[in-house]
Amino acid sequence: MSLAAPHHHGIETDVVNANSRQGRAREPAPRRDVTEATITPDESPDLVDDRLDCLRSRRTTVYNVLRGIMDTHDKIGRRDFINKTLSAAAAVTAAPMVWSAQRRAAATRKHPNVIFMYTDDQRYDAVHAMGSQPWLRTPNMDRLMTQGANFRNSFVTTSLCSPSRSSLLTGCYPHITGVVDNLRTSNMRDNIPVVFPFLKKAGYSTAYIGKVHVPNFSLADRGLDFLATFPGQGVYFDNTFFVNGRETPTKGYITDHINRYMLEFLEKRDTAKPFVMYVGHKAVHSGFEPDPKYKDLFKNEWMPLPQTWDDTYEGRPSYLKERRKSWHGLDGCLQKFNYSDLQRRIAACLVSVDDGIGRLLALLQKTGELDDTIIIYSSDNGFFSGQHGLNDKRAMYEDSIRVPYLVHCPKLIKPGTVYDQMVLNIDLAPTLLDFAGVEIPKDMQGRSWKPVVEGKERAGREAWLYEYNWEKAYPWDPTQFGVRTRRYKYIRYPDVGNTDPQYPMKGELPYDELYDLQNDSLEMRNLAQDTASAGVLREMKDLLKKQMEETGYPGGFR
Ligand SMILES: [Ca+2]
Repeated sequence: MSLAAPHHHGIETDVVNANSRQGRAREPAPRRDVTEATITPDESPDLVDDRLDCLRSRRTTVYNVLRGIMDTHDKIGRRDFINKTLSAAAAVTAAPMVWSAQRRAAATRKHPNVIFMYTDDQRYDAVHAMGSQPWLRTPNMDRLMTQGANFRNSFVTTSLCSPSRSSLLTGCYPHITGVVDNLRTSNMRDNIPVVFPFLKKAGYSTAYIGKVHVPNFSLADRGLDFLATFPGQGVYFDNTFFVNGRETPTKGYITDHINRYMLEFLEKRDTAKPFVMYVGHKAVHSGFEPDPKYKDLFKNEWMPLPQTWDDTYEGRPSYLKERRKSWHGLDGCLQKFNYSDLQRRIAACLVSVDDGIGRLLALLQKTGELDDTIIIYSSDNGFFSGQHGLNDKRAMYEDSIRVPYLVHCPKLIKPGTVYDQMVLNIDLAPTLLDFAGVEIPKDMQGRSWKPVVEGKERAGREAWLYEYNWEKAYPWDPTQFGVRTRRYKYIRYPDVGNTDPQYPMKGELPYDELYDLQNDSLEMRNLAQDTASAGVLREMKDLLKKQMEETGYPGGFR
């Protein structure tokens, strides 16, 4: 049997339709045992931070938010305040002239502006216009999609925050960047090509705003003209930013501040140059704390349970049953609060992100730059929201590895375009360099999708490597690597010789999973033991070995 999918478009449509069918069933979901409407803390220092953040936020009211904004203004100082007021007044008076100058500059500019905005842990289908979660209110994400393009086969090569983020900055696989997990012992290697210095050298004005979350890694002195960030996870309320290295406490909701810094950069930048701006949101990471003003927005919504909620894992690796009982599974975590309540929190967090996109689009429209600014919207990894009885990400199943990927640029892309080519998180950095006219360094492992949107590349990549490394803080998912083609997915759980008592699937390793995504888009039938699929299994195993060799995976196939 050939590995090439004769009609690969159909596979992806199946995934979307399966979820859409669920989405249309709007009757109340069966209620689970609800003992408390809270999330229990995790052992991870990051999540304990989030927990503290949650407790603090419950006491936060709209009054506090307003008070916080006033306090911030107080701190600016009187002279600063007068200067800012005067320059704001001057800007208003001079605005039409400045904007027309920007329009002229944009029209004559050779290379486009680029904004890459990404959330944390947003599911690939968590955009209203995708249709599977009709309760979502994301009019501006919808606008990016319906007036731009939807790369509906977009994936991460590791479904975990820090490794994926290291790839988004460098175009390299985690086993090359060195950021193989979220732990503070996981360090970015020194010689890895971070994208910003290349863009700065090419004449771009460069900015990074918001969450980075790559352990022991700083973006200072990495070719950025403007950097407003914070260490680690940050907190949803009263977050302390570091603005160009200067400690800057804020009051109120983090997403609002990220949105504010984003607009500030655009207003103050050198308009003679094109710009590139990364915007990393803390939302919608666990804690799932919305702005109080949106807290009750979805209180009357009841969300249907996912189709694979009661997966029994027949013919599947044994770690899944254990994971289901853990903090990253429904029986260990989600049953502690109402399923719909979790979805309401996620939906409300997304509203604040969407507000920022709305303001961004309005500003670019006003300056005349909307048509030739490429806006890319994505997430650092996917998310199980009850699918397969799981919570969180990490595993190589579709819910975990797929991310949203919307691209808006009227000059380049027709409204409502849908791309089926598989794109990866490692493709971002080379794509940005390609648009900037910079030669892509050989050590960047992703490939530019510029030829895709220019209509020069129809097929896209045939296959790609996935990797996940066991993390002691969350011991339920074993180390795994795999390969995904348009039609098939092969997952390998190797024997890595880990003797830790908490390492899963002891005595069973190595273990294989094989899925035919064309006929089983929900990944419920493992074909690895199916004699009729032996040929495909062999081909996929060879493909994985080849991918590991080509990408320099240490130790290779096991
Ligand atoms: Ca994440």
